[in-house]
Amino acid sequence: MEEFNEWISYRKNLINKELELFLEKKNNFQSVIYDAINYSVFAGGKRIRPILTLASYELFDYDILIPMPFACAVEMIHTYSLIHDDLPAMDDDDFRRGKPSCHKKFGEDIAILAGDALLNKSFEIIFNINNDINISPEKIIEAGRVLSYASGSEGMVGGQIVDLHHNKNNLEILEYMHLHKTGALINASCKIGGILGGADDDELGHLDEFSKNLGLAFQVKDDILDVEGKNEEIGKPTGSDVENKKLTYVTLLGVEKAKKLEKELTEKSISSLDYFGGKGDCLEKLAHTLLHRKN
Ligand code: GRG
Repeated sequence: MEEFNEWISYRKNLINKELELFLEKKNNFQSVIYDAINYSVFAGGKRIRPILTLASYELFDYDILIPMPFACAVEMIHTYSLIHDDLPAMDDDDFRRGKPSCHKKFGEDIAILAGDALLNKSFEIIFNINNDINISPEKIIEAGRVLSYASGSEGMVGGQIVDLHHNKNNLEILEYMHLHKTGALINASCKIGGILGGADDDELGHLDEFSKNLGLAFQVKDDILDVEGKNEEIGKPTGSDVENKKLTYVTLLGVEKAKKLEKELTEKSISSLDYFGGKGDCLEKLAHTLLHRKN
């Protein structure tokens, strides 16, 4: 386990260093946008999605600097979604990652623009991938297509709309919402790693299955943490789902059934890795780490 924690830390540190380079502050008239972006990106996220991109790539090749720009792009889109999700017009959350949310610190106008800027930056760094990195333009385009689709109206944004504007009163719509809102980006994180690594259709199919179930398990865990987690570990007040009468896996099924579901989904996701033999070990350990996470 200690060894795997080091495996994670190594990748997390590399991702953070690359993010710092991509998001370097500029001393110009709009410098506040860099302050806001850096504030939110470096507020202590777990970097699950970019680590999934690297780990999925590592099923096929060892050089994790190759998928790194995409891994950072995924984290930028994730952070943008959290900044916008916290806005008063959406979830209206005052805290994120243990600190005042972006709009609380910088105001709503700057928070909206920081999210917009992160989304644009993510695609800028993909278009800037140059000859130093040995990936074919076809793979870059395909991975970029997957990322933009997953972030948009048929993916994360679509899921957010269902969250805001539908009465989610049964498992079917709850699952639809989460497969899109949280699941689409987790799914894309893995598929992008596979595409850049040269996965064939069967391999991509197994990564797709793995990450869809993992994304749902991740969300069920998030709902469980809202009732069982500790404020100081989660970085924002717990119990908000019940307080806001939000429909979650826990409010719909109860804690025990939600835990059972999370375990089943994790096991299902791991079974898709059998196809990769021993090469799937790190993804399997990541899935277990997510199952037992405390934040
Ligand atoms: C605003 C377009 C738009 C979309 C928002 C993903 C999302 C869509 C909102 C987040 C709402 C939320 C808190 C969902 C629960 C699951 C989740 C995505 C948790 C946050 O992800 P972590 O745990 O966060 O990976 P860190 O801070 O570790 O990066």
